[in-house]
Amino acid sequence: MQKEKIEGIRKQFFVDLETAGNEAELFDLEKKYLGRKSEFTEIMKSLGSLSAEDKKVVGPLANGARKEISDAIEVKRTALRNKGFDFESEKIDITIPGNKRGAGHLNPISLIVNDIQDIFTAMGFEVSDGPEIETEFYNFDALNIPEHHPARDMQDTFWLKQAAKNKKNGSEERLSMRSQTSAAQVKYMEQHTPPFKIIVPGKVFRSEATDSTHEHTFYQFESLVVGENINVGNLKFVAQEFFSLLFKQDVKVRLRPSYFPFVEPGFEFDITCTVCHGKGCKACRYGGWLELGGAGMVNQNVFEAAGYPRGKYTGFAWGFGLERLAMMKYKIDDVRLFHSGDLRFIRQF
Ligand code: FA5
Repeated sequence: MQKEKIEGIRKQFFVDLETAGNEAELFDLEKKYLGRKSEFTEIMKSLGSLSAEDKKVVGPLANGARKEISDAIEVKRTALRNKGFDFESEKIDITIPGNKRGAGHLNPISLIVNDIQDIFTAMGFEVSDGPEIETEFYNFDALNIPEHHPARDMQDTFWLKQAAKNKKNGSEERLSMRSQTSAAQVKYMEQHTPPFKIIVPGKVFRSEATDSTHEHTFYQFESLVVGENINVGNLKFVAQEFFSLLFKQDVKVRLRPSYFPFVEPGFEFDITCTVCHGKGCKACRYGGWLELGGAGMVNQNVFEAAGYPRGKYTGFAWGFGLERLAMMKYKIDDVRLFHSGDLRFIRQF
């Protein structure tokens, strides 16, 4: 009796299965045939009341049919799912190389600042900075450049309309875009006691006509080393070490006498041409040397402006043009390219 019933359910199930056209209908079918209130569940429950002999026949039969129904539902479910899926158009070829995401490029000035900072911090220098808008005091007065002295015009300064109050005597003070990173010297010294060694990379501004070697906005990097026994030999050694590491070749340094009010003695600073190694070529105009910037021993008047006792310390300082360094390192022939915003230029680095 139970045997026929099971067979009847099984047959009916396969008829119903044919008509299930989507997953929701299949779910209903599953509930109807295998759910808690299904005839099957009833049969399973009634197994206990059967004789041992009937149990042996009906039990496996019911379990077999139940498994058959459950498997058929799973097969149909997979078939229904796949029916709505276009394998051809959804096929992914995982061997195709991925789309390359364009990464930004660092301006060669940033690259060279990073190199410089690495080299100097490895030599125990601190990296410092200062504001780009600076008072007349730090950019000129404190650097031993007297009022009305022509040296104030040496660097054609962008003066601002606004003024600031001098923090020492309260008088009105002119403000300018700093024309040299040397402006950071006295500011740092006011807050630090020697010995110290710093570099100050930063942007400076000059009201200049531009050409292939002159910009109105460019970068300098200042170095200031102060202690009780610093001499020109130290200046030359540190500079030579630095340039040899930066250009990855043996670089020689030459100091020529020059004048900057904030150093005494003052020098014009040259290095052997990194292209021809001093033999003479187009890059160095066949002289074998490249002019990089100014340098010298800190003038005692500058120490005095910073509040240091006169004669107690000695120190050296230099200020080099960063664009000029980058031009040599990366063989760039026009300084105006750095800030041109031309992506064709930037993408090469
Ligand atoms: C100075 O600015 C001094 N402050 C340097 C100094 C520091 C001397 C410490 C002594 C002690 P100068 O004006 O020469 O010096 O500028 C230094 C370097 O900046 C130049 O050699 C050059 O490499 C770079 N430079 C100057 N003007 C321009 C410009 N218009 N465009 C690009 N680079 C420039």
